[in-house]
Amino acid sequence: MTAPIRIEKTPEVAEALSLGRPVVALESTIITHGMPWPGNRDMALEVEAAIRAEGAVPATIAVIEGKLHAGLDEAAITKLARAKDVMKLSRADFAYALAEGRTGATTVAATMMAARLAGISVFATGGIGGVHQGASESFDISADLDELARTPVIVVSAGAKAILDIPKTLEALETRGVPVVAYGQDAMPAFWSRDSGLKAPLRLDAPAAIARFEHARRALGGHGGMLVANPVPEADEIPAGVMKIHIETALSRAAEQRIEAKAVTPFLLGEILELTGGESLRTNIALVLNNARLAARIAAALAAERT
Ligand code: PSU
Ligand code: MN
Repeated sequence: MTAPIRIEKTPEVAEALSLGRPVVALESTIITHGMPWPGNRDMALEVEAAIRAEGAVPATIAVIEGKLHAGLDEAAITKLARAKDVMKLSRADFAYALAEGRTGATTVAATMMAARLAGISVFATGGIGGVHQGASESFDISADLDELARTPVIVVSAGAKAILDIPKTLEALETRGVPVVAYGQDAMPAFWSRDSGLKAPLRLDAPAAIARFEHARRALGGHGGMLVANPVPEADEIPAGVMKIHIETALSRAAEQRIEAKAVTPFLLGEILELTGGESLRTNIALVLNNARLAARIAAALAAERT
């Protein structure tokens, strides 16, 4: 018999989980592959602080030298943020990093897997992976979508980035039975922008309402994840029209340079950072913070109903 995986938890994460207090999982690919040093480290620490300020406990997920961690201290986050050659782990290669003693950052898919194993039901990120533009040729559809279908974790995001094909991403989520809930508005947000021009399938306006919905899903049984799409604060948004031009440039550079597979999302994010002169990074950090706060409130609402 294979023993279940051992998860290295920080004392605050272990304590919160054992007492049923609110915990929010955080991914690490956004740190290693989503933002440059040192802004990535600052973002990761600020996000943890924002979760603690809401009375919840942050649990950043990563594989470090073959060990799965739920919760990283400041030194570990700093080390990961400046490390090179960190694997980008999704469902397909999560176990490979464990077996080979490698260090890897978890994507949305792998973070959901780890959160479920650790008993954490809420996870905050920036944007999920989805159906890429040109997917009918490239077949590039993120494993995040299948993970949302199968793993019962609430993922709080700012929607999907406009580097993706958002209408097809929504179709794929609907096919997989994943509820997509816009928070506080009818429109589906588009990461850097509050409005993708599409209506979100569902809308809820309060953390307690999301907790009620989650309980109803659990009661029905056989549920997977839920995607909460939380619009970036107005003061931090970059209008969709401005982003459109940069996205087109980034996509054509990716095609010219034949960027493929796992490299696509990090490449596009890097190009957009350069094209916006760093403004996209400021917006990215603001929306992750906004998502972390909402995730902490949802985790608190779920914890309150349990007792
Ligand atoms: N969106 C972001 N920043 C990121 C990612 C998405 O704003 O860093 C990362 C997430 O970890 C997501 C992954 O799970 O990219 C999706 O990669 P792919 O498209 O290769 O599945
Ligand atoms: Mn992909």
